[in-house]
Amino acid sequence: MDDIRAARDAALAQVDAADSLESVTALDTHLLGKKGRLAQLKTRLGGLETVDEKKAAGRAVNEAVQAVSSSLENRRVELAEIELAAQVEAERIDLTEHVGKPARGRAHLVTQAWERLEDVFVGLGFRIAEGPEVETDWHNFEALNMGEGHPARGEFDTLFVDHGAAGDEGRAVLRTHTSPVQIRTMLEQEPPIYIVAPGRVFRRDTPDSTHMPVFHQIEGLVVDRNITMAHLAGTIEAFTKAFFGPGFSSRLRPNYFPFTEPSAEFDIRRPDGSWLELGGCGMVHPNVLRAGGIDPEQWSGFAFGFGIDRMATMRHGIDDIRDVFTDDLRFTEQF
Ligand code: FA5
Repeated sequence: MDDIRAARDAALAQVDAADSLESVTALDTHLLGKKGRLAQLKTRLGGLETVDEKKAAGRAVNEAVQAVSSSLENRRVELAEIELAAQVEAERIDLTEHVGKPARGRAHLVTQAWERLEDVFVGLGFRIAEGPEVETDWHNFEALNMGEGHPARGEFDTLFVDHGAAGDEGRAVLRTHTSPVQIRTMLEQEPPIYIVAPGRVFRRDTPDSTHMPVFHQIEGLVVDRNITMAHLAGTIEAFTKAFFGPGFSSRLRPNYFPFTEPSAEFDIRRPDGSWLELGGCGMVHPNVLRAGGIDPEQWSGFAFGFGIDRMATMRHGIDDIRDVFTDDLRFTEQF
């Protein structure tokens, strides 16, 4: 009985010490196989003297075999769990570096300016209007008091669109400014009109530090009763303070545009006293009101238009407008 107990305890100790599934399998054969100590002890049962002794010893050996067997099974389950955990850990894909601090994109400088302009003008009571980028010659020129052969047409280096239809040659253009949206709005809606129209415009300009062939403008149009130049100047001043800040102010200088009379150029005065040329404006020409289906005897209005990209470059002290469109991250990340 002592031998059986000793064999059992030794076997259980070995099972406890097993540290891999392979060693458990090896121990299984070694401890419970025919050459194992317990099997050897079984063969000695026949040498015992009494039946009771044989029975007792036989039961003890069987119990020992049972104990070792279930201990092996428990250890196998334990080790399988440990090994699985180790494998999972070893094969784990670490995603933390991807979720840690994702690089966030942001709106392009021109988009930022565009959206802020919309916010400021909506705050002043304007509505946003839109027009197509491919425009008819009539909307882009003719209705804006620039009939065929008008010398001012030469100032817009126009890109023409060929629709392929006979008689269409030169009838469609890529809009050279956002002013045709004035005409579309007047034809669509009765006065009073208070709109701004930001958008993309096109000119056959060679890119240089202040020109792009594709750029952005924002147009403003007001048509109401008894609108005067004072309303125009006041609106430009209110916009200047709201958009640039209270330290900024504005001025108008005489200029010429075929679609406004009188016409002016407007400049913004920075807090340091320097001036920034922004765009054109004036009182809507009676011919333009008529083209828009509005009676100039009843209504009057003002309009303005300026370059969004040009304004953004001047505002941020960017000395080459082409940089704005290179998509170089080192540049765009600054805004
Ligand atoms: C016009 O386009 C007029 N439609 C503006 C206007 C509207 C006047 C309503 C009166 C009433 P102009 O051609 O000057 O005007 O262009 C206006 C602004 O667009 C310029 O002051 C400048 O800021 C910008 N601009 C003109 N050409 C380019 C260009 N190639 N690249 C970038 N910005 C330009």
